[in-house]
Amino acid sequence: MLRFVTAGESHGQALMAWISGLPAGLRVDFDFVNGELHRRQLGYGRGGRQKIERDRAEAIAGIRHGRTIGAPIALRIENRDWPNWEKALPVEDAPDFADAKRALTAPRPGHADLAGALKFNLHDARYVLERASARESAARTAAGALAKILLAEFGIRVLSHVVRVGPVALEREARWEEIEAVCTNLDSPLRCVDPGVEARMKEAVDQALRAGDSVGGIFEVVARGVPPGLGTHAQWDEKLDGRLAAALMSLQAVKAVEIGAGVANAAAPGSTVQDEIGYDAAERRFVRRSNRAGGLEGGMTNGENVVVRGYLKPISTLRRPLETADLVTKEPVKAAYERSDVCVVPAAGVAAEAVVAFVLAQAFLEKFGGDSLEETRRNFQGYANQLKAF
Ligand code: EPS
Repeated sequence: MLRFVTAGESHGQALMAWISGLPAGLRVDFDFVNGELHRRQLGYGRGGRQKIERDRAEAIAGIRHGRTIGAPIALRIENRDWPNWEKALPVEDAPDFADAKRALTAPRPGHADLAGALKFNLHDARYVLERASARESAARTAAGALAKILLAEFGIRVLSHVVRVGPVALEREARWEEIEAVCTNLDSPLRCVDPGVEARMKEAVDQALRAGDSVGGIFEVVARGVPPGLGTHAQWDEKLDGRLAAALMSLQAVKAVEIGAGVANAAAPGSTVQDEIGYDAAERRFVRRSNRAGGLEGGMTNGENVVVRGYLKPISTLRRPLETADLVTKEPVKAAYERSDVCVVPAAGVAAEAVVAFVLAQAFLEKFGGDSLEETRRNFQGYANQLKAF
């Protein structure tokens, strides 16, 4: 069973990811893993933190001589900001540390601050925000990179691009080649496939920055090469659309998830929504002329690209803060402000690629999983043969 958990606070020593259930014999390219971590750090509208961090994953367990060995994998990503926080967040308490605490008692509307303070009975939201921070998505990106490496062995790739920043939207479908190009171009400010639209997206970020505000948006994740039949219609909690939605929704600031053209489809007649079926005799596979279903029907992949979107609310830390109530005095105050990002849509898209890749890898191993890569490959090949002979 493939699974992962993460640990680590935004300004603690490090982030950690434990990944269990990958087959043995998978070659792990750390340049690729670190490239994914780097991609997540990019994007126009990021705050000062990304100038401090150079995220790199170090394997502590489960990878030997460059390959997985079937044992749990532990990855560690150092926080280079930690020396600036050692006194504020020491592991062991000491009396002289009390003054160094960077307590946060003015909870930010929209952040985890208040709900977490109440839940954990803390009159300082620091410990809550440290873990709620989107910095945690770096650990998910590292775990997802391993899932991507597994999927790539079977011709499956997962990429993303930005389709909206605030009021500015890409009003057309993007081709796979365009998404690939914009993902490769690390100088692309917002990972939008249309430079004209991207320039206007940049303006939206600038405007928010000037106003002391923040902007949200929409990213789209596309998985290509996914075979039909991952997931199942047979049981509610095994449906792949639901599992993908949960993974995306669990990302910081994501407040809505869309599969394919799900939102527009709700307003359109059925005859213009469903994707008509054809058969490609040369390829010996069923094909669609459109993909409004986003590659998922009945909770299963149907062989088309899997297309999912995440809708991000704007970051809740505002330089021009909103009203709040102090956790200690209960008096009305302005919400806390500390160094923050103004727009994180491209970064969230990279983290979303990771969680989508992980869920697809889970479903893939449920169907084809062996204890070694060779065994998994045999199982996959048997199914591929079955599909050709169908
Ligand atoms: C975040 C606040 C900022 C972001 C951070 C998420 O961190 P800091 O307070 O250190 O400036 O930069 O995101 C990351 C550090 C990251 O790597 O994505 C928050 O409060 O959620």
